Amino acid sequence: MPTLEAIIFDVDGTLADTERDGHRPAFNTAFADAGLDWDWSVPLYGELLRVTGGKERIRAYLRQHLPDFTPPEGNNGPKGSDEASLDAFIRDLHKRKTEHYVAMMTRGAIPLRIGVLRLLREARQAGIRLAIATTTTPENVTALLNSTGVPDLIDWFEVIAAGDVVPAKKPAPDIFELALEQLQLPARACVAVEDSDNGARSALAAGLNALLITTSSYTHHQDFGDAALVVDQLGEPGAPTQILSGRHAGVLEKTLPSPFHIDLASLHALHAVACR
Ligand code: XBP
Ligand code: MG
Repeated sequence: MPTLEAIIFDVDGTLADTERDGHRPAFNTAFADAGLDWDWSVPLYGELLRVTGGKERIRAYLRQHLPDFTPPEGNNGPKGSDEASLDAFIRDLHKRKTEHYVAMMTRGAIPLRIGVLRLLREARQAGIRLAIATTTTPENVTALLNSTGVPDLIDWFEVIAAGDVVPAKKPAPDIFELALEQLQLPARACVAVEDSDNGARSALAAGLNALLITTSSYTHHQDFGDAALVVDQLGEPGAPTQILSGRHAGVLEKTLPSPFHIDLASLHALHAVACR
């Protein structure tokens, strides 16, 4: 049986519940800066999350909601191609959105989710390697981790695979495959932690069968396919984890103590049952 050597974490929704009150308002402020009257409400943003990646999400929004949109005159896209001018417009808008998001995180707008720091500490102490596989922009990951006040938290992660470094974003497997390649580990030596169906499809397609889902505010109703275990949160002593579903939920429910929270022992149990 392979041993557990690394944990690969998603960021948005998994390390912190950033979409509704972090990314969404950052997009809206960037729209206002650009003189656009677009307003991504909480329910609309839930629908737009079907498409991962901020630039890709803006493009999908235009296609679905404003198919006749053309970038305002004077926008700095190369002349002579509508497609190139739209690309440049989206890139600029998204750059502004990233600036707003980083500023919000730097102010400490969104905390890490319950149990995240505890589990990272436990893993580090036990010599389990840590990695990130995320669709978001690298600056956003840095800002979130730096906002926690835990010195050098970012350096706890040996690998940070983020954003546009791969050809296809989640649900494609590329970003998890890149993290595995950089860790120089096979998928069966790792546990992946995700919060969304797109993330689950990505991790599973990369061969990460030991997949734990911690559902988040936008994802609790989603279908996580063959994820090994689906829970509401990592939890803490005194804030127990609820098992919701999962391919190995039945076995794990019998194995794990009750009440329980996700600690290293539960990740070893999950890994053993999913990778046997
Ligand atoms: C996160 C995303 C990202 C963020 C926005 O998905 O899809 O696009 O919503 O970040 P996951 P950017 O948690 O599956 O990685 O605007 O920087 O893309
Ligand atoms: Mg996520």
